[in-house]
Amino acid sequence: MGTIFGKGLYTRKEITEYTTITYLTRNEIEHLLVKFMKLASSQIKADNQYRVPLGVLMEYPEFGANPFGDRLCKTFSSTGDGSLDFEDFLNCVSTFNFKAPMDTKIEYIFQMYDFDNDGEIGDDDIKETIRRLVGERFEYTPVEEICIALNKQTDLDSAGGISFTEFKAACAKNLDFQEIFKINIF
Ligand SMILES: [Ca+2]
Ligand SMILES: [Ca+2]
Repeated sequence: MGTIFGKGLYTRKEITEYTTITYLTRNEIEHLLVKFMKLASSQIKADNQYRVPLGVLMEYPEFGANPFGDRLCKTFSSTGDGSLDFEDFLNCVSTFNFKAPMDTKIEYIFQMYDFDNDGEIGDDDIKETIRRLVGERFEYTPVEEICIALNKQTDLDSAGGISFTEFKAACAKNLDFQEIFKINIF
């Protein structure tokens, strides 16, 4: 009973629950379920907690064409391997929804750019970010200079890396920063 909502995969009650734990409306959730069902093909019909593997997610332009698509998946993957179930997927889209608080966005964005997961954005993380943004032009970009400039602005304790507190402070006072780290998905 009650499975007319959520394409028969989720009950009306479950969809209502998702509206309370995300920044998404019922309509948006239903729309996203249709999208997710395309990613999960027929498997999700047998198991509504089916996890779409990272490799499959990256075949879709929303992730594959994003220079940080794989990081996005890994950051929101509740198992940490880059695979997403529908709840992970909703959490990902919800976080970048205009209604989500900036603090929440910044928290996830920080994790995305901390490629080596050591809790700090260091020179190697900045280099990787620039490499992904400029691609083949990487060699011609004065990477070292960009690292030094970025660190000078954001490394408040002069200890080298950019901590989450420093990253947050930089985002708060610099609107361009927010523009750079803006991510549009779905
Ligand atoms: Ca790091
Ligand atoms: Ca620091």
